[in-house]
Amino acid sequence: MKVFRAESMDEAQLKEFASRPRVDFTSILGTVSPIVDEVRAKGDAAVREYTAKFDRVQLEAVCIPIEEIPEPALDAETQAAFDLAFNNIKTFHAAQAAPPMEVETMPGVRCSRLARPIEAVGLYVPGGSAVLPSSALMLAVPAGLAGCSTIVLATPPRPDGSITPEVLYCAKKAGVTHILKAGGAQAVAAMAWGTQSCPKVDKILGPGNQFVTAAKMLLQNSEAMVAIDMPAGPSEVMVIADAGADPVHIAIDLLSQAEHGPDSQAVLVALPGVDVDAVQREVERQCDLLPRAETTRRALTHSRIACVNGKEEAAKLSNWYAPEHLIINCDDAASWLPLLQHAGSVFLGRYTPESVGDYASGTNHTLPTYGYARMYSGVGLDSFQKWMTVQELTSEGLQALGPAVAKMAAVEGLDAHRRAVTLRLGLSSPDKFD
Ligand code: HSO
Ligand code: ZN
Repeated sequence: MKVFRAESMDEAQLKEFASRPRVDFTSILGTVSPIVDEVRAKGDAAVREYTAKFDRVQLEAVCIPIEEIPEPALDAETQAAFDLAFNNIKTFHAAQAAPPMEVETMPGVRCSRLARPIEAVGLYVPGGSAVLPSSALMLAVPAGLAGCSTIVLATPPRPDGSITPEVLYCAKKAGVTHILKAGGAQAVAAMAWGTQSCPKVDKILGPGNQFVTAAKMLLQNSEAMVAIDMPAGPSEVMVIADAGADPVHIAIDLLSQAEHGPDSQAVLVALPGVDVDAVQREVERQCDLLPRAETTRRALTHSRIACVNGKEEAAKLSNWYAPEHLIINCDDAASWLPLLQHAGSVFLGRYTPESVGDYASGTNHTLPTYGYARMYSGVGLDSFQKWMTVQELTSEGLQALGPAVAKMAAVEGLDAHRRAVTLRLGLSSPDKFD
């Protein structure tokens, strides 16, 4: 891991420090675009073709109503773990429901805002190098709570054409309505356009590889009329550690990010007193113990360490980098919060590894990466809703507000707007333009 010293970092080094592995979307879009077009034109037949080609699975049914798939059998311990996670995620997301809001902006003028579910949503749950049933929970639980009436969960089928039992268990428990047995760009396109068996959705959410991300980006700007959750890049963690942090723990938190994929990024910000050499040795030692050591080692090639002199310098670097996950492995960790501006999810203290948020504390693990934590939030209940505003005026309200509205309409030269007010107030004649 490359080591930077904060006090001697110039603009160029700051940029290098905060740089992410580059993703070249132009070439990926070239691959994805014909797939998206084929699925639009041929529907299920195209999804079947691509699933045979990329996943080597011959599908019969492409998208299936979930009640037609039998309940999967999980062992008791696995089921209990997923049930616990389900409950915590549900509790945290249910608490996000905003109470109805209504204000009287002036006497007789009432304005309110009502949340409404997005009717049909598509949830992408990655398969491939790691199947992530936890992502099924993170997406399906808030979708169910929000009241979305159609919830399609797309995930690549296993070699025998079946769905990973844990994914299916979470999907059923959370209220998913359809399972789309497909992955990649073809799955995203099927949900965006709709096919013979797959309902067309209004919004697509969830993490995925570069092809999935490219398809989401392409489709949100197409005639498909579909929204997406957020732009996505490789996953990342920043750990801020002080002298009291155990190098063994610092190292495994960095490694748990790095094992996600070769383009993951793990960054350590070391406060004075951290034995950086000991952390590096631990990273090496523990990496070799991991079954995914090879992937993890590749991710470590673009991971880095910054040595800083104090809290302000550390927070500045963190805000500059805007990490998806930020672990504060420090004394008095909560005292950092006022200094932190840009992070997807924050993990405070000695006992809070990223893993707890990845699975079961209750927060969502679908988070903005690649520096997008500057302007995007992670997935929450509101990702599955939109707001409808309402206003109602009494006669007195219109008398008080109307003249200002009529004046503004006159300034804009929009006389029908003006007269919609003045006719009601008896200030204009219905029979002539005045
Ligand atoms: N760290 C990933 C989520 C995940 N980790 C799923 C394990 N399973 C992105 O936030
Ligand atoms: Zn993770």
